[in-house]
Amino acid sequence: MLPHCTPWPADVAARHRAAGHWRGETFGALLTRLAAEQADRVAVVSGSVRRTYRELDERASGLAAGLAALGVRPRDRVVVQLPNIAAFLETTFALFRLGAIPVFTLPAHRSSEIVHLARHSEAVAYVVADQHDGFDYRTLARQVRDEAPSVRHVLVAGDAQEFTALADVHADGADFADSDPSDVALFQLSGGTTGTPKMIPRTHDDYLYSIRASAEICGLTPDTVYLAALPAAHNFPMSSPGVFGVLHAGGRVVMAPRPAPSAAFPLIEAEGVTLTGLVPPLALLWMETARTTRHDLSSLRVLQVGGARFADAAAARVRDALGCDLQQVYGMAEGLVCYTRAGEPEVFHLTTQGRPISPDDEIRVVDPDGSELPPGEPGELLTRGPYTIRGYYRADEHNAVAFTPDGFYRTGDVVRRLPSGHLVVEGRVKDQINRGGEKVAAEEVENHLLTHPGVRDAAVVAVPDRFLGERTCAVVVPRGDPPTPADLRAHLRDRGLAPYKIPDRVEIVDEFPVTGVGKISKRELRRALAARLAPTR
Ligand code: OOB
Repeated sequence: MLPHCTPWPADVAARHRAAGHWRGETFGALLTRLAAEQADRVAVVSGSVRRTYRELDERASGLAAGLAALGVRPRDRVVVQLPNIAAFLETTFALFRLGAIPVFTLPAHRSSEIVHLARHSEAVAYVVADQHDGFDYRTLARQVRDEAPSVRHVLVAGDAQEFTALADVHADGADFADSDPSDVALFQLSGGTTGTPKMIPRTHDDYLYSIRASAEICGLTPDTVYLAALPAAHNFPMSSPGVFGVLHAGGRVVMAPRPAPSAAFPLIEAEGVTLTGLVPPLALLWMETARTTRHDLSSLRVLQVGGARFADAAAARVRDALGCDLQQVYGMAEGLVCYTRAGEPEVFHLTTQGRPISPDDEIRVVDPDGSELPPGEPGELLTRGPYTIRGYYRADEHNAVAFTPDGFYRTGDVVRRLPSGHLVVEGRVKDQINRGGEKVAAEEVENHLLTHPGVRDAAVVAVPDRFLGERTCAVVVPRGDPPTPADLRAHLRDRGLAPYKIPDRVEIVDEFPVTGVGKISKRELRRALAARLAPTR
């Protein structure tokens, strides 16, 4: 396995192989197989671009050869920051074919995240689109090139300006050795609880298992038409079952440039989309907009909702509003994914977040001391299994707290387990804000706030929000004249923090409530704020 990653113990790995979970297939080989089996079927649609499986395979090979000619080698890391366009899949599969390792970042990330990830992974290349959603990624690329010296190539989908156009990176027929299926295929990003985003190494074996099993649980076939509405780089639309699951089943991926109904609804009608996945606030928006839309959404069979808790009351309205079934998905980029399943009594779909993919997913629900709780009692979820990582990349210190000595991942989620095995997510013990599915690590934002000269101390907490579920509130103890919220926001933007991490509210206080041992009591802070702030909408 790539250095600085934590492999599964050999006996455990042998068990996952013997059980048939890990099949020794790689992503590169998968595309070769699909191109043979499904050659002329359309794999991906993006705007006016339509590519068959054969075309996707050919373009990935050509690009892989071009990348090799630029000096990109197997196991090199490549930061990929692409919106939902065909080039996302072409680049990803080119890297797989070459054996280079994509580090998937979200279109919303900015220099703070990208420079850190490029440095931390010692990435040799950075792949972006020229522009997306009003943002020019070439500007960001200049900063990344200057601040992350390992990055030798910036590749741009579209107008490359001084960089290299992705379209020019093709070369003819190199033959690539297949990667080791037990090695790292890609990096996902952790929602995080720490000062810097953590990198999640996923192997071909483990990720393909989760994808194959997800495709099966979700009943995907070559007739499945999946709308990638959320950014495809995120673990949910990528693999649960997401774009990879749909390709695995020989279906069709339709790339939506944005998840808003104005972009998504016309695509559902035009392409006959059968399945898509959304975070709760978008599901609410779609349900609202569907009431008056002139678009025909009747092809949609299943709406998956995940990434944050979907309120039971909203879940109950999905069928009427959108004319399709609801499937709840509770997962994490670190591994474990749970689904409600077709054929289960409706109450599970409406009130639970599903049950794990694998019979070999181990679940423990524990109290703050780590002792297992009686069935049905809420506690922190710990998990271990055939597609849950054993450690973050180059993060020994954090790994020592994020995993138990016997390899369980501490999810930081508070869940209740029903006798049926379904989990109900009840809350969280981790220091993170779940802003409608977008995860904000409090410590990361606090560290940035503390660099402002007018900030003596800062705490970032969630405040309830009717639409997003939670919004971020930065509570600041000033040094001298209190900075204005606008000052602080501008400061965080200047430091290159992703827009979704910029606090929605700023509150100035004289001091923080403290716990018995003198630490900031975030629980007390949240309570005081909730009492003080009326819901924002
Ligand atoms: C997904 O992945 P991440 O890595 O962005 O975030 C994971 C965290 C979970 O630990 C939990 O706190 C929260 O997001 N979460 C949910 C949830 N789904 C995720 N909380 C309540 N209800 C749900 N349904 O968000 C993700 C990855 C794969 C599939 C689906 C979601």
